[in-house]
Amino acid sequence: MKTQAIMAALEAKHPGEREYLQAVREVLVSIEDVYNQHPEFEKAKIVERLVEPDRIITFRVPWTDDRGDVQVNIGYRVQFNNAIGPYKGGIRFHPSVTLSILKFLGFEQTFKNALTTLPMGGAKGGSDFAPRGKSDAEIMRFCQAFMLELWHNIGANIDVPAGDIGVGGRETAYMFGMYKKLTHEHTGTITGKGMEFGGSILRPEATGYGALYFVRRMLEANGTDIKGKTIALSGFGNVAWGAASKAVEMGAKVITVSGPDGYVYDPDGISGKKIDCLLELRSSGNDIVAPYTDEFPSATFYSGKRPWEQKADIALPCATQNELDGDDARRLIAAGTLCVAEASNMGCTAEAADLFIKHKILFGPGKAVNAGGVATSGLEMTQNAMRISWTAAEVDAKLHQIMDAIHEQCVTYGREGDYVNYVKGANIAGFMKVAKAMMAQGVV
Ligand code: 2IT
Repeated sequence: MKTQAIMAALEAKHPGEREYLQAVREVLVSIEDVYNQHPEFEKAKIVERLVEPDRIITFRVPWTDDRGDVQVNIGYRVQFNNAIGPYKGGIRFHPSVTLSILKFLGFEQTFKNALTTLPMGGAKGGSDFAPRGKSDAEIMRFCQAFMLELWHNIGANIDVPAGDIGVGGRETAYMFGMYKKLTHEHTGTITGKGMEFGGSILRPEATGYGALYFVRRMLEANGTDIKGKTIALSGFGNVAWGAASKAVEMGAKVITVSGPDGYVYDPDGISGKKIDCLLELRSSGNDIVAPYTDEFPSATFYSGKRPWEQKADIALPCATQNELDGDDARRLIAAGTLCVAEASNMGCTAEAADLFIKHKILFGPGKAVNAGGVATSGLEMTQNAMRISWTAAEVDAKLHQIMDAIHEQCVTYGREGDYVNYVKGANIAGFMKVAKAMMAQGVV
């Protein structure tokens, strides 16, 4: 494989798709050596086929706001690869959504889902719709309008969407309601459903919990324990909430959270009712974290700043892509940070990730660290298909098993002397599974 030549061709074909090209480059660089040991992959053009989505569905989403004005957004579903199972991946509602972002997410999802050990292909969808400040009725009308176009492209054995940024339990339920009305069937076509209508217990917590199970394994493999460690965490959404709750339960101290407005530093630690306060701030719909300091004066708010300027043992990006850059990485390395784990997808820029690896900092990439979310979606699909529901203990035991298995795969493929390159490990392990399935199925 000639990575540079493939990248040059992709850049010419998809100019300006920055995030997509970034995600592809990272994987190709990681797998190059292994790929070249398999001439049959090259002959079957596995990489050339794998970097292009199977298909992209784009549609217009017209809806009416509370004033009676008509609004128009764009909707997408990128069905990336279904070699190992039905397309599976979340839906993101955020004004920053572009095709490049959804293609990067769908590409990552393909490898992430392969790592979970469950039979799920990769997909992602979303819209440039901005949920901030919208009424509940507007959210409902938008979700219904979105599903009115999407429904005939998805299905329990075809493509199973879920939530992502801007899409939580409420939005998922509205989309499911419209899907059910249009198809006259009640199947597990969407995951992250409410517990009363087929949702899996622990799905809301799963991404954050899984991330902490993974971080604990990384530390243990390095001869240290998570107990007593300080954690700088970004975001204050679903993932940050799950991660903070589990971190506190494990005896770590969470000292920051952040929003689009800046970050909060709380030297006393963010736990208990402070975590509940984040949930209340979230449900206010304002999407700002600053009011935390009104409730808890021990904390300081830093406007327009990111939490990576605080000294912490562990850094956990839990917000969005490229939220930690090279300068942040240099600061964290200088401050003696032990471990950085992406609970968000591609939370670190390529420069930051390379710096962590070069300095032998434990660095967990998103497709391994945050895979507990989609893995629990996979467990929801299983429960729906079997028409049963497992207890919290059963789901948690399976989540533990899956995160351990992902860690194991990273170590197997990523060991470099006394250091584990988790980026390389996750990319090779995910790639090998998908590539073997594609080889077996012929040129399709
Ligand atoms: O990025 C992700 O893995 C998700 N947003 C969850 C996807 C899913 O299908 O549960």
